[in-house]
Amino acid sequence: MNILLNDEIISRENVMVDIEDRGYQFGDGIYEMIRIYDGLLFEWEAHLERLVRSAKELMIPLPKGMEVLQKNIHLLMKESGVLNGSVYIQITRGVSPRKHHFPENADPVLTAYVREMERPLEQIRNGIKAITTEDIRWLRVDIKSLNLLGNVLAKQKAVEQGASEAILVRGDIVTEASSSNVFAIRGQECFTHPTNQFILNGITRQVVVRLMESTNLTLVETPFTKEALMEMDEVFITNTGLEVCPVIEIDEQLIGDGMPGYYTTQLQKAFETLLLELIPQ
Ligand code: DCS
Repeated sequence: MNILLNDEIISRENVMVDIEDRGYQFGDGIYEMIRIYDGLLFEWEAHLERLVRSAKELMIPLPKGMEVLQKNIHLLMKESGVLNGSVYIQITRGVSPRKHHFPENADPVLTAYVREMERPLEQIRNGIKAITTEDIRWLRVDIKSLNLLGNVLAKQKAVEQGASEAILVRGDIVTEASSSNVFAIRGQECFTHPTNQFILNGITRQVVVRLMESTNLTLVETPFTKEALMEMDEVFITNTGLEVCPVIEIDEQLIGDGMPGYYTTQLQKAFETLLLELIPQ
């Protein structure tokens, strides 16, 4: 596998992660994961914008190679031969003797690589089971930072209980899920948590919000409770890998009739259409 290190592409064996890289010691860094469909980067500008925003919020200077990032990612994709997959991009604050405050002379370190990935069609078609669990994360999860322990512990709990996603509840409010945004439909209203410091503003969420305009659904960006969630007709999650994925069971209770719902399916079709439009036939 080849890795982009700042503005150079080198083989994985030759990349050295310094033991005092702040990403490694403090989780002091940010990342993005971008989908590749048929050799094309999906929503590149939106991901880049979010990456730059995350850097700004954490006062991480943009690294060397940032201005040629898109070009280098394309080179990386070409060399990998991957047509369908994902790109992972990470920026850390850099290397410096371990002290909590920002180092004075560290250069940020950018790494990126490409991986092959299939669309998870089984989950997309049939839906997934989720659990609910307390949202124990910090209060700036709008920043896509490397600090993911709250997410990791929640996802692990879900997997241990035979589910594939953990829906996070702060107080009694549903925020998002361990690696996805949550939408819930009742009648013709589609509820989702507003974008603030309590959720990550998902790129797939943004796409789905746009696609919703072609349905009879009304978007309601307002906090809702776990109790309300359990009474919804349909629930679905969105992220870069799962796209629009129905949630058919939460805490061992069926949502609706336990099948992917009408509006969720409509949004999935709209998403498919969007992909077909993007990919030249
Ligand atoms: N919320 C959280 C906590 C996430 O980790 C993610 C995606 C999302 C929402 C959805 O964001 P996107 O629509 O932009 O993907 N997290 C990425 C990750 O860590 N792996 O895959 C996606």
